[in-house]
Amino acid sequence: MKVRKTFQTRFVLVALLVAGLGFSNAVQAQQNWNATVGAQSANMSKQAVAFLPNEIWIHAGDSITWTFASGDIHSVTFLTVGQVYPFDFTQGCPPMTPSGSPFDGSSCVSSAPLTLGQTYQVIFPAAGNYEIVCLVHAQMFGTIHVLDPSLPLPYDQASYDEQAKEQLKALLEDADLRQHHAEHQHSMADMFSAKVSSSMKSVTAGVGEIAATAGGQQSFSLVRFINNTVTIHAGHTVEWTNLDPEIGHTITFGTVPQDLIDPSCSPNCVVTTDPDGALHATITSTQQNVHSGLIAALLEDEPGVPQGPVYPPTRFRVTFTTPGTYPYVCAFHDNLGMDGQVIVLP
Ligand SMILES: [Cu+2]
Repeated sequence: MKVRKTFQTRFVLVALLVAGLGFSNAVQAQQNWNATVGAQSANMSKQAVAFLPNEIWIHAGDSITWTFASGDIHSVTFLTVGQVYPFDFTQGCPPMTPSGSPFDGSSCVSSAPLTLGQTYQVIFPAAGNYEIVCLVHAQMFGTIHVLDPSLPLPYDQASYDEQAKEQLKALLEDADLRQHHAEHQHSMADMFSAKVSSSMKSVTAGVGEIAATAGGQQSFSLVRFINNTVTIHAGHTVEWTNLDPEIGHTITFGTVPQDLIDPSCSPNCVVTTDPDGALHATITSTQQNVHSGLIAALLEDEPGVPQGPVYPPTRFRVTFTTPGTYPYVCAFHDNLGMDGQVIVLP
């Protein structure tokens, strides 16, 4: 009995020792990497819609913690192969999975839409190449290469920090060029607006550009109404166009409605469709609530996906009949300071 107990004790001790060694080995192999989601200028007008960096090599068992760095929302999402990219980003994959969830390709993992200062961690237990997507921005994606722990990794954390900085710098420099072009030449809105009427002013509702790396795509967005105060005479029309391939906006006068995607107009007014497909409202009073719904650059075609109708609406026109000052916002990006006004003279 005594002998047996001793044996048991020794066995337990050895087992604990082995487990302990195994555990400490595992801890050494499991590294956490850091990356960033989104970035912005101080006044939030310029948004980097990007995973920074957007391509990372790690070992199986490692984790990555993403820190969100913009007022605009994004998600960190890993869909399974064959899964359809969902329309409703508020539901996660669906569903949302807690930070620290493992992803090995067998079931999806997704954060909620997150914003400035929040973090989300994913653990990668199995080797494989995985695409990271943002459910809010379809043109924002990258690649995580998970290698067997016996293989060397091409970069260390300091290299990724440097790559993230360089990618961000490139995006923001492009944004600077576009902003300079738009604000100092006032040519953008005129160049891209449809002069369907001689008495029409044009406003650019957002500008953006997509860039690519080998691992995915990212973009910058200038989240502003450029030339955001326009002055017209009663009876004239203002046209808004969106020159951002990534981000949709709205033009919203008065109360922001529940449904941000579809146009609405109340009381005593309607949003109609012009022959060229542009949405058109007539505002007769500063008390009217007029909402364009989603206005975006036309969506790209995708191989294997059937041709759809021309969608979404790319232009919004408002004819103002009554003198006054008409402030408006983008219902999606009011929090980033995206607003404007139309001053209507007699
Ligand atoms: Cu907007």
